[in-house]
Amino acid sequence: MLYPKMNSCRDVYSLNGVWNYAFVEENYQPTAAKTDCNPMAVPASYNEIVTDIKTKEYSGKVLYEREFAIPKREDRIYRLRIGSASHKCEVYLNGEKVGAGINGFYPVDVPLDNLKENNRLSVIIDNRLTAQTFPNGRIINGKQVIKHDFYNYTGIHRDVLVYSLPKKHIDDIIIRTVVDGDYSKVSVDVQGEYNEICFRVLDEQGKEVVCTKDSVFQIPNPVCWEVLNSYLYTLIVETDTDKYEEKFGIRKVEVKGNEFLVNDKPVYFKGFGMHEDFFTIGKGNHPAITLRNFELMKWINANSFRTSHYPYSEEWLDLADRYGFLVIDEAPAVGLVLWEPCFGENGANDESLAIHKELMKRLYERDKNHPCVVMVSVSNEPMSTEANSEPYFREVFAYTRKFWEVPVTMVEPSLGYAHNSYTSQFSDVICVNRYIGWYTDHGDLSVIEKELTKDLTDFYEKYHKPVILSEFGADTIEGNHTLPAEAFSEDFQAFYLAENCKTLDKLDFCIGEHVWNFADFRTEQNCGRVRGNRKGVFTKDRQPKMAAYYLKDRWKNK
Ligand code: GCB
Repeated sequence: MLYPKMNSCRDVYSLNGVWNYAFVEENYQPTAAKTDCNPMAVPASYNEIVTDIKTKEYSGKVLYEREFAIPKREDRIYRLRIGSASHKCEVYLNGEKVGAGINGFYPVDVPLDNLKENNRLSVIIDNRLTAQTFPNGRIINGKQVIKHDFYNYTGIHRDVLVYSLPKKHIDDIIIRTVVDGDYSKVSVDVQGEYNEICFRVLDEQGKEVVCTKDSVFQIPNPVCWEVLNSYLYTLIVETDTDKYEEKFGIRKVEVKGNEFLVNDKPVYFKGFGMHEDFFTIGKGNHPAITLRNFELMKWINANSFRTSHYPYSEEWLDLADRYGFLVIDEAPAVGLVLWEPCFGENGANDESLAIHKELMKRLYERDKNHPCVVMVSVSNEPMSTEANSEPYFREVFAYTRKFWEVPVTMVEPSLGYAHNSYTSQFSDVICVNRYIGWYTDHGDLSVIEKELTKDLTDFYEKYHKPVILSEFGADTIEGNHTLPAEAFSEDFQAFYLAENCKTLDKLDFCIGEHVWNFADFRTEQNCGRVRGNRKGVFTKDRQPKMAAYYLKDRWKNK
C-alpha cells in the first residue's frame, strides 16, 4: 500500500477541514445529505471539541459528511484514502457504499469509480469496542466498558485525501536491503501494471547513484542508516505510465545472544512509550505536535519509542526515519482478556484471531519500507496467564513472521511473570512492564531494586533472550515537590525512574528502558486518574517535569 503522493503522474487533493457531523441511528443510510448536522474538524477527535459531557462520551454511530468537487480526468482512476477513522467505518460516495474500515488506527483506501461533478462523501463511524475489536472492550447494559488506560477518542483522526492514478499504475513497492561490510544489495518488488520500468536511486545530496532496469541492484559505497544518524536514499520507480518516489535506508537488524544489533552494533533502547494525544485535537494528527515530540525526544537524548498501543500516523514513521529513532511498531491489540471458552462472545475467539492476523498483515503493508521500524509488537499486556492465550499467540506470531523480517515481541503485563506467562516463549526480545513501588508497595522506592532484579532475571533465565523494561513510571502532578519524596511529586518521579534505571545498569541482559510515558495523556474519568494519566515526563503541553533533566543527563552517555 503506497501513501498518496503528488507528482507528474498523480494528483492529490486534501479533504481536511470542517465537515458536518451528527449522531445517527443503527440502520442509518446516507441516501440524501443530512441537514440537522453540526460542524466538526477533520482531522480531530470530536470528544475534545464538544462541550456537553453526554455528547463527549457518546458511544454508537456517528456520521461525518461533506461535499467536494475535483477536476476529473478521463485517463485517470480515483481513490479515497482516510488515514484513520476510529474505530470501524463505512464509506459512501453519493449515497452508494464504496468501502469500509475495520480498525481505527489503519488507513481506509477505497476506489471512487463513480465520481460526479459534485460529490457527497459520507463516513459512518462506529466507536463501540467489543471482544472482537482492537482495542478490546465490552458493552455492558448498553454502556461502553473499556479495558485500556487511554481515552476512547472518536473521529476522523488522520488526513482525508482523494488521489488520482494513471489507469496502468504502480500498486505497491517493497524495498529490501541486504548489507554486509562494503557490499549492499537492494531488491525492489513492484506490484502493478507496466510494460517498461526503471529504477533510479538518489543519495542524500540528490546525486544519482543507480539507474537501472533491473529490480535487484547494488549501491556503490553504501552509507547505512544508523541510530540517531540516519541516512536516507530516495528510490524513484518510473514505468511507461506512472512514477513513485520512496525513501529507504540501508540497515540490518538482528537479535544475537543478549544483544540487539543494528548494523552489527549493539544498541540500548532509551526512550518512551507514548500516545497520540494533545489538547483540542485529541488523537487528530498534526505535524507540528508530532515534530515537537521529536524535538523533545532529541533534546532528552532518547533514541527510540514504542507506538504504544496502536500504529501511529505515517508522519511519525517518516520523521523517525529522518531523526534516526528506533521504533517498536505496535498493533492495536491492547486490553486482550478472557480467552477461556466460558466467556463465549465476550471472550477472544476465532473472529478476534482472524482480525488480529489481518491487522499484523496490514501493519506490514503500511510500514514495511521504514528503516526506523526495527521491531514489531503484536500486543500490549494481553492476559497471557490464561492457557488459551498460548495457541492464539502461537498463531499470531507465526503469521506475523510470514511478512515481517524484523524481530517480533509482545509486551508482558505488569503482573505477568516468567513462571506464569504462556506467551513469552514466542518473543525475540522479552518486553516487560513493571510498576514496582507504584501499583504494588505504593510510594516505597526501597522495594524496586530487589523485585525488579528478580522479575527480569527470572525471564532471562527461563528464555535466554534479551529484555527491555518497556514501561515503568509514576503519576506526577507538575509543580508538586515534597521532602522526603512522596508519590505524585516531581521528586518522587525522578527518584522512581532513577531507582529503576540503576537496577537495569546491573543486568547485562537488559537492552533498554522505555519510560511510561513521554507526556501526560487523557484517560476515561476514573478515581485513580487526576485528569488523565500523569506519568508523563513532559506535561501535556510538552513542558519538562524534574525527571526530564535526570533522563537527559543519564541518556547523554548511555
Ligand atoms: C500499563 C499499560 C498502560 C497504562 C499504564 C499505567 O501497564 O500498558 O497502557 O497506561 O500501565 O499507567 O497504568
